[in-house]
Amino acid sequence: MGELQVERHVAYILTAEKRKDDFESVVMEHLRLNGAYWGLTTLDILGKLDAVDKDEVISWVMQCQHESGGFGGNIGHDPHMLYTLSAIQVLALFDKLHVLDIDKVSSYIAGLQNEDGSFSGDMWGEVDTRFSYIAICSLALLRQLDKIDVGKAVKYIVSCKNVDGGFGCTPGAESHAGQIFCCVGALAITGSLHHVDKDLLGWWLCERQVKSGGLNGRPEKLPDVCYSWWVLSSLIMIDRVHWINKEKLAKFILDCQDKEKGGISDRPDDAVDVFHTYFGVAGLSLLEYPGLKPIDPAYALPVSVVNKVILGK
Ligand code: GRG
Ligand code: ZN
Repeated sequence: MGELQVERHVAYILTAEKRKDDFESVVMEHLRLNGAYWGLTTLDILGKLDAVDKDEVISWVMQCQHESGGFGGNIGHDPHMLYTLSAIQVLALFDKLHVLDIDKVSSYIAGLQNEDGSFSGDMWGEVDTRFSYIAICSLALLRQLDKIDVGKAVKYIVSCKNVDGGFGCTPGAESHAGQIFCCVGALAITGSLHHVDKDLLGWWLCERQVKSGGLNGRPEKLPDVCYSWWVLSSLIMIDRVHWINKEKLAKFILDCQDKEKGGISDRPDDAVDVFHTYFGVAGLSLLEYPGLKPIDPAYALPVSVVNKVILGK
């Protein structure tokens, strides 16, 4: 299977950050702030965050902020909850949260909570448990959870729980590993994991491992490196990670590396991208692969960053 190609992945991310005119960058232009979070977090887990120009990144992040307090995916773009979380996460990585007007940003997020406790992603109103996670994670990092009705937020998430123990994007929607990460993560951050049937959900999650060792996101689907994050982080949060074969999963991730140019793809021999490079490296970090910084399964940031921001250590 070979080892993790640390230097090549670092070089791949650094060039992907700079390339502004190739195909991937053009396609990704509207979600650059989100891409920056994935790339920079990966560099930090690999111990190479100091390879980027911190002041340049922070100045660009702050230019993505809208007068409402929310952030857009790039300069001049409309604000959305997702990019607001990415901005907070990037600033947290650099220990620069103090440059934010905390009250303004947290009011933007709190203003997107609906009467039933759910959250909309932006002013256009789409509701999804992804946005519940994003709001709760963002406000916890800003230490502003008291700006929302946490009880109602938890109640809404619990209303999205299914008979298989999993969670969907809205009440009654099918369980999906990505939504499970969001719901379990939000419940973990708010100290509400007692609402999860850990054995039932753990069973559903460990059944996501297929013959090759990779994980899929739903029954009968193909394995994909991104589920090494969505599924594995959820299993860790509910203390059931020993229910999968960790060695086989590590081998699947390592088999998805581009060993020459760097980067990790969704499946062996597919094209690499920054997102799956993050999911692969973060997955290996959750598997305690040697030499990687540990990542927090709920906040999706290095444990050292979470300790500093949340615990002040
Ligand atoms: C900070 C980690 C972090 C997340 C921010 C955006 C977000 C919050 C969470 C997204 C959660 C989610 C729904 C992930 C799933 C993404 C995905 C691979 C969707 C594709 O689903 P399918 O079932 O695809 O159509 P496959 O290929 O698995 O069949
Ligand atoms: Zn994927």
